[in-house]
Amino acid sequence: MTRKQPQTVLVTGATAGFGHAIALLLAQQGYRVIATGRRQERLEELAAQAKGEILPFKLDMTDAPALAALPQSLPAGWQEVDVLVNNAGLALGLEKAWETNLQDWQRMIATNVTGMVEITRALLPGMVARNWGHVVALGSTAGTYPYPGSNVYGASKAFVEQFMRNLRSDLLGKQVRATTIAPGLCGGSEFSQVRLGDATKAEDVYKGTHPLLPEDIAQTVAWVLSLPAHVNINHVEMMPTCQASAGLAVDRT
Ligand code: NDP
Ligand code: 8X3
Repeated sequence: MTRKQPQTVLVTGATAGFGHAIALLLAQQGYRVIATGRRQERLEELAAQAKGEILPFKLDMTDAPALAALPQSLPAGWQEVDVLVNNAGLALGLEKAWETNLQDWQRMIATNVTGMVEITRALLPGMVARNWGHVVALGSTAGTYPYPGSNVYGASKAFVEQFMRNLRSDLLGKQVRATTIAPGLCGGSEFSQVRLGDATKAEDVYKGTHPLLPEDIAQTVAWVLSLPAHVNINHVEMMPTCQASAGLAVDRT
């Protein structure tokens, strides 16, 4: 099976953080990139800054009709999406489950789970029909290791993980790959600012650490895409060297 060149990649959440870095790197490597997110001006800036071809395409991951309209709603020449990078997502709050805001839970599920599933369902048939494609999703170490306040965020990432493993099962025998990348502590994005709603608290998350950076995630995405077509990386878990899993918690009161 030979690779179609250049490949068209749709990256969700390309206005900041990982998605921004992924779009820039893949465009530089010669992919044609459809960069999506809600902040149109950021998408335009990204396209202007890119050393390669980036199409800004405004898309809200909670807008079910807009997701269902893909890929036909893309401009002519961009509708055959070879690679979908399911990156858009968010965590909201760190409160205990009984104190959390139910709307925050609903928003995380709508974006990280429902939106991710809907866009995959919209773009997968084309990949299968062409017998060529790759779906890459951003999971998280939070999908494997529980921690206080992770409640629905971690659960949404566990969903991503198992959904992707199940996709691979469905795709057996097709030349369509499925990969989850599950990072741990990563700075240089808007993640903690969005989660905590406070710039100082967000900075404190990374104080004294040397976290992963969005460029590290982008390189990992580029790597899984670059491997020979018969190689499917199922799952990549990555942490900075300043992070490891902690022991189980014990209450000694
Ligand atoms: P950022 O907050 O920097 O970026 C999140 C992106 O998601 C933005 O581009 C934002 O775009 C987009 N997004 C959020 N909600 C929506 C929506 N409703 N519709 C469309 N786009 C949306 O976060 P990161 O780059 O750090 O995170 C990217 C992914 O990686 C997420 O899925 C996150 O859970 C995961 N992750 C992050 C880690 C970290 O420590 N940073 C570690 C492990 C995983 P816009 O607001 O313009 O719509
Ligand atoms: C982001 C990593 O540890 O903040 O998914 O949940 S963590």
